[in-house]
Amino acid sequence: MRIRRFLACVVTALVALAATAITGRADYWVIPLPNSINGIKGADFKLTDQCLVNYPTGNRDMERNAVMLSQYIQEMTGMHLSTRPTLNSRDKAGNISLLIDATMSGDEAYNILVTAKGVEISGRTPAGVFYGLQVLRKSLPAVEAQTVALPSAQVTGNPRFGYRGMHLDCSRHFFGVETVKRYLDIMALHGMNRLHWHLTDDQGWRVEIKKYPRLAEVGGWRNSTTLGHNSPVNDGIRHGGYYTQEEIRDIVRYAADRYITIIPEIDMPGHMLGALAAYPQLGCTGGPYEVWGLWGVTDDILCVGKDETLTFVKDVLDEVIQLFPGEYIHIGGDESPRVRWEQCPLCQQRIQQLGIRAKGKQSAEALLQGWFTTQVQQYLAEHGRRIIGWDELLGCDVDTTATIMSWRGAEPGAQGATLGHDVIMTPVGPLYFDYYQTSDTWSEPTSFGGCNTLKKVYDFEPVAADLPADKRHHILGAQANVWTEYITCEPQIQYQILPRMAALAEVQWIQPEDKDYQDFKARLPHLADIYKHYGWTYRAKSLVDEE
Ligand code: TNX
Repeated sequence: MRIRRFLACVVTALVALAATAITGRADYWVIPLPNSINGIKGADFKLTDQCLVNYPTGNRDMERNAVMLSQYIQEMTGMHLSTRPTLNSRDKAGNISLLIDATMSGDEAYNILVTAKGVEISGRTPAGVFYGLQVLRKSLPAVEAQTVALPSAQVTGNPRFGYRGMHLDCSRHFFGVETVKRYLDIMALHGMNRLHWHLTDDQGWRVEIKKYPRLAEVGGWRNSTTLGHNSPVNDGIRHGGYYTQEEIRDIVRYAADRYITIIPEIDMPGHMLGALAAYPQLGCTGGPYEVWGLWGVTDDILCVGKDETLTFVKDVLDEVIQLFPGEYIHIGGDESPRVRWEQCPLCQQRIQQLGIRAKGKQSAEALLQGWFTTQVQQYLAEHGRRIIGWDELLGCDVDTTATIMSWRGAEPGAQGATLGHDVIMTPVGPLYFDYYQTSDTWSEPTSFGGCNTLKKVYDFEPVAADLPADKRHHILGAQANVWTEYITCEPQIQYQILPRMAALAEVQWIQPEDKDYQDFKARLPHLADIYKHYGWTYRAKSLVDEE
C-alpha cells in the first residue's frame, strides 16, 4: 500500500514536471526589429499543440502561409499545430488566425495582435502576413517546448525598402539545388525578398538552354582551378555542374512560396568565357577558348560586331524569361575590357555603320557597349521586362529605364539616381559578403580581401545624405553580394553571410533613426540560437567582436 502511494506520488510529480518544465516565453524583440511592440494589459496567450492555425477558406496563399507557420513552430519547438480553413471569426478563440486586412497600408506590412484569447497575424497581402509569421517564429524559444507563453501585445512592422536583396554567385563555384533552397530559407528568416542569382561567368555557365546545349554541357565545366589568389598551382580537379530548366522552375516556385523573386543574371558582354568555350564563333578571335580556372577579368568577351551574337543573346533570353517570371533580368555589363573590340574588324565596322564617335571620356567602344545593351534592353522591354546592370552602364549612355546596381562604392548609385535611374545599393564596402568580416584574418577562411565587419554593415545608409529629395525614391533598396571565387562549400557560404545578413536586414527594414547597434547586438544571440538550431554555420566571434 505504501509503495503504491509512493509510486502515485512519483507519477503525479513527473506529470506536473512535464506540464510545467517544458515551457518557454516568446520575445518580440527580434531581428529585424518591428516598428512597434506595445504590451497590452492581460494574461499571456498559451501556445500549445492544441491551438489551430486558421486561414481564410479558399485562399491558397494564406493556406500555404498557415502550413508554413505550423512547420516553423514545429521546427522551433517540436509542437505540431494543425491548420484549418475558416471564415468564422468565433473560430479565433484559443487559436492563431491569419487574416487579410485591406485597411492596412503597406503591401508588405504586418500586424500581430496577441491577447489571452488568441493570436491574429494580419497583412494587406499574404506577403505581409508571411513577414508577420516570420516575426512570430523568431520570437519563439529555439528549444523543445510543450507550452510557449506569448505576452499580450501588438507588434507591427513595415519594411523601409521594397528591394531587400541577397546575391549568390553559383558560377565560380557550383552549388546544388538544396543549397540554393536553404539560402532562400535563410533569406526568408531575415525578411528578404529578392535573390540576385549570378548564373553565368568566365568560370562556368550554369543554366540549361535548350537551343544551345553546349552552354551547360561544355560551358558548365572547367578542368582545373587555381589555388588561392591566382597562384601558379592548380588543383587539377574538374569542377562544374548546371541547373536543368526543371530544377530552375522548382527553385523559382520554392522562392515564390517565400515571397522571394529571383532575378537571374546573364552577365554580358564580358564575363562570358563559359559561353565562348562552348560557341567560340561568338568571340572576336574565334577562339579556341577554355572555361577559366583563374579569377579576375579576361579580355575575351562577346563579339558584338556579329549579328549572330545578337541572335544568340536573344535566343538565350527567350528561354531565361520563360524560366523567371519576375520583371527584372540582370544583364551584367561589368568589367568588359574593350581591347578585343578595338582590334576586331567586325566590331569596328559596327561602330562605323552606327556612326558612333568617341565623346569626351567615353570611347567609341564604350558607346558600342551602350548600343549593345540598348538592343538587349529593347528586346526585353518588348517582352515586358526591365534590365538591371552593374554601374559600368552609367558610362555607356543607356537610358534611364535601366536600373543600376551600385557596386564600385556608393557614388555611382547617387550619380545614377540623380540622372533618373532606379538604383540598388550594393557597394563593395560594406556589402560584399565575400570580403573578410574582421581585420584579424589569420583564422578566417581565405576570402577575396577587404574587411566588412558586422558593425560596418549595420551602419550602412543606402540613401546618400546629399541626394536631392526628389531623387530619393530612386533608391529601391540594398543587397549584399556573395561572390564565390574562394567559397567552395555551403558551410562557408553560411559563415560569410551569418550574422552579417542580420545587420543588413535591419538596414533594409527599419528607419535610420530607429537603428541602434548595441541594441541590435543584444538581440543577436537569440537569432544565432536559431541559426544553431537549424544547423547553419555562422561566425560566432562576430557576436562578441568589438570591431
Ligand atoms: C567584382 S561586382 C566583380 C565580380 C567578382 C567580385 C569579387 C562585379 C560586378 N564584378 O566579378 O567576383 O568583384 O568580389
